[in-house]
Amino acid sequence: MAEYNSNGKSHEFKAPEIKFTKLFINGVFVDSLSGKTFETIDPRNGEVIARVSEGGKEDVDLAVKAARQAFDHGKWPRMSGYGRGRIMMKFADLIEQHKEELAALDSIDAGKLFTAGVHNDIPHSLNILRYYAGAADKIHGETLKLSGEYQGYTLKEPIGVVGHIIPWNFPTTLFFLKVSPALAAGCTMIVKPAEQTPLSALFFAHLAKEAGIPDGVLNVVNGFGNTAGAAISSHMDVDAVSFTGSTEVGRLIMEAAAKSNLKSVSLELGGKSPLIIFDDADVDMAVALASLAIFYNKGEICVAGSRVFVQEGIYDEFVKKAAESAKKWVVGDPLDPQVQQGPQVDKQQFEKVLSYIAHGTREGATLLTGGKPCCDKGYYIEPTIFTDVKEDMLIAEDEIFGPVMCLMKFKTIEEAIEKANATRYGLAAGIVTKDLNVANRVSRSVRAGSIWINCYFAFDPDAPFGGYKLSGFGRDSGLNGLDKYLQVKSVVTPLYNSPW
Ligand code: TXE
Repeated sequence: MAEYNSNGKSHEFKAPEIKFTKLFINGVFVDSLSGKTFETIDPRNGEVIARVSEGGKEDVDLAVKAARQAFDHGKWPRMSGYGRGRIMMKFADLIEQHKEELAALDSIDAGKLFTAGVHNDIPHSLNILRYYAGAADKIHGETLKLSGEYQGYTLKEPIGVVGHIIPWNFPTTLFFLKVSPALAAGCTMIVKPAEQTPLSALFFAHLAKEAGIPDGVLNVVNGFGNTAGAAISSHMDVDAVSFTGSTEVGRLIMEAAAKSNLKSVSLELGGKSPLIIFDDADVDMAVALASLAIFYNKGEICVAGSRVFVQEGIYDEFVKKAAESAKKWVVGDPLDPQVQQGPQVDKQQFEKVLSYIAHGTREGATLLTGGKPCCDKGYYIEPTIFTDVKEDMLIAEDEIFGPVMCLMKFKTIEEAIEKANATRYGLAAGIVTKDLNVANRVSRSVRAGSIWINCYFAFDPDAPFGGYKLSGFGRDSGLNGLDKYLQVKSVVTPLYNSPW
C-alpha cells in the first residue's frame, strides 16, 4: 500500500484485485481447452499473484477461427471508419476511467512504477488509441491516371486476421501500439501477451467488449512463446504477425511465417542505443538525460540509452556527476510514488543483468557505481555505471536490458558517429549539443529509426517508430504504423469503350 498524490489530493493506494485470469476468445472469458494454468509472479517479492489460463495451440486455433469469422462475415471490417473510430474513442474513455487500477496491475506484474503508469504509459496509450480512432475514417487510396486507355484507383483494405505477440516491458503501451492501428484498419486479431505479464491485456479485452467492439474482433490468448506464440506465427489462417521482443525470437517468427503461409511480418527487436554528448552540452542536463535514458523502467526498454559517448572536454565532470546521480536514484516498491526504479521483471532477467555486470568487471571495465542486487527481497538491482568500456566488450555489444550504463569517451564528431554505428542494432539514438550543425550531421549519419536531439524517449503517436539492422523492420506509430495492417488493391477500368 502506498500514498498516491492525484490532483493534489493524497490517498492510500492498494495493490489491485485480480479480476480476469482466463483467455478471452470470441467475446467471452474461457478456460484453456487443456485446463492448464500458469503462475504470474510479483517481482517485488517473488510471490504468486494469480494463476492464469495457459493457452496452447488448440486455443490459438479457436481464437483464430473466431477472428476469421469476424473478419469474413462480421461488421467490424465492413463498418465505416467513422463508426470504428467512435467505438475506439469509447474504448479509450473506459480505459481512462480505470487508469489507476490498470497502472497498478502493471506495477505488480511487471515491476513498473505506478506513477509512470498513471502519468506516462496509460496517457500515451490513450493518445495512441485516440490518434488511430481519428485516422480510421481517413484511410484512402489514390487515383491513378495510368497510361493509354485506362484509369484506375487504389483501395486500402484491412489485411485480415492479425497476430500481435508482445513482450513484458511495456504491457500496456505495446498492446495499444499494435492493437489500435489494426482496429482502425478494420482487422480482427489475436493478442498474445508475454507470459510474465498476462494481466492488463485481459482487463483491456473486457473494456473493449464494454465499448462495443464486436465479439471475435479482439481475442487475448495468454501462454508461452514456444507454444501459443509459435502457434500464431505458424498459423495458416493468420494473415500478418506484428512482434516486439528479442532478435532471436524475431528470427523464429520469420522462419515460421516463411514455412507456413508467408504471412506478412513486422519485427521490433532489441537495441543498444547510443547517447552522444558533446562538449558544449550543459553537463547537469546531460547527466539527467543520460540517467533517465538508462535507468527509467529499470533499463528494460528497447531504446534504452545503454551506450553513452561523452566528448573528452566534459568527460571527467560528467563521470563524477553521473555517479552522484546514480547513487541518489531511488530503488524500491514501484507502488511508492517516491521510488524511481522498481524490480527487474523476473528472476531470469534479474540474473541475466547481474551476469552481464560480472562479465563487464571480468572484461576490464571499471565499475564506477552500483553492480549489486538491492532491497531485502525481489529482483532489484542498483543503478550501475561502467567506465573504461571498450566497443568490443560484451557489455558494449549486447542488449543487457537492465539499469547498466556503459560510458565511453570520444574526441571528434567523426569518431562519435563511427562508434555510435558500431553496433548490430539500430533502434534509436540521442544527441546532446547546442550546435545545430552537429545535431543535423549526426542525426543523418546514425543508422537508427528514432533520433532524439536534446531529449530522450520523446515518443508521440504521430512519430513512426522502428528499427534498422537487427532491430527489425516495419514501423509502429504514426500513419506509417497503419501500413502493415492494410493491403493495397489496384482497380483498373478502360477510359472509354471497353476493348473487350
Ligand atoms: O523475449 P522474447 P524474452 C530482449 C531483451 C531481453 C531478451 C529476452 O534483451 O532480455 O529479449 O527476453 C514470445 N514464437 N527483449 O525472453 O522471448 C514471448 O512469449 C512466438 C527486447 O522475454 O522475445 C513473448 O510474448 N513467440 C524487447 C514475446 O515473444 C514467442 C522486449 C517476447 O519474448 C516465441 C522484450 C516463439 N518461439 C525482450 N518465443 C523489445 N524489443 O522491447 C517467445 N515468444
